[in-house]
Amino acid sequence: MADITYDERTALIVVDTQNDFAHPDGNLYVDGGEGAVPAINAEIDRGRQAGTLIIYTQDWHPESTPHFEKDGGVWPVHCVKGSWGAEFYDDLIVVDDAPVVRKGTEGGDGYSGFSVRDPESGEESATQLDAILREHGIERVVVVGLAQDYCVKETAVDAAKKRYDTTVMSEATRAVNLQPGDGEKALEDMREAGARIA
Ligand code: VGL
Ligand code: ZN
Repeated sequence: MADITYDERTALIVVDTQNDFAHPDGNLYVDGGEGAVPAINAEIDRGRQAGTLIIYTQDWHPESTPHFEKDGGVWPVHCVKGSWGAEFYDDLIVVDDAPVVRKGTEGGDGYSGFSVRDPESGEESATQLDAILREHGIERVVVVGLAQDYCVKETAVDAAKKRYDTTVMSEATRAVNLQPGDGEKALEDMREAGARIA
């Protein structure tokens, strides 16, 4: 898996590696999520040494949002802004001054780090992610984090569609698998969109 060359034209996107997904006590614990963290940290370390831009995303919800089951959506309450569950997982290396892109802030739905969807109008709007990548002249992105079948998948698919050379490190992600096989299907979807699975 050490076949990524990190450099100044590459960005490492660390998706939603937060307590609610990565910690066994988290509200939307992704089975084995904490097991992805050593591999995520290894990429962060390698990227950091090479001067790669490291960007973190955070799922960041209000207390009520149509994203939550209690409000008509599908998910248990998770990553409520300011809560323990929304914090980065303890063992995650968080690089000082690295950009953090928060999504879902205004109750927006959707999974990609690049966009949020207004739950009422369905309208999509961009997050800061693409602007940050452009500002740094990024051509290649490496995607790691949680969850493989939701935010990692959508982020990697969007990155590939936007013509970034996109690689997902499969060791550094884990799937929710609401339905058995969702993780595998996500890998296929990402490949189909043009992303490489390493
Ligand atoms: C995610 C489900 C709900 C994710 C976020 O980060 O993959 N999954 N909200
Ligand atoms: Zn969420």
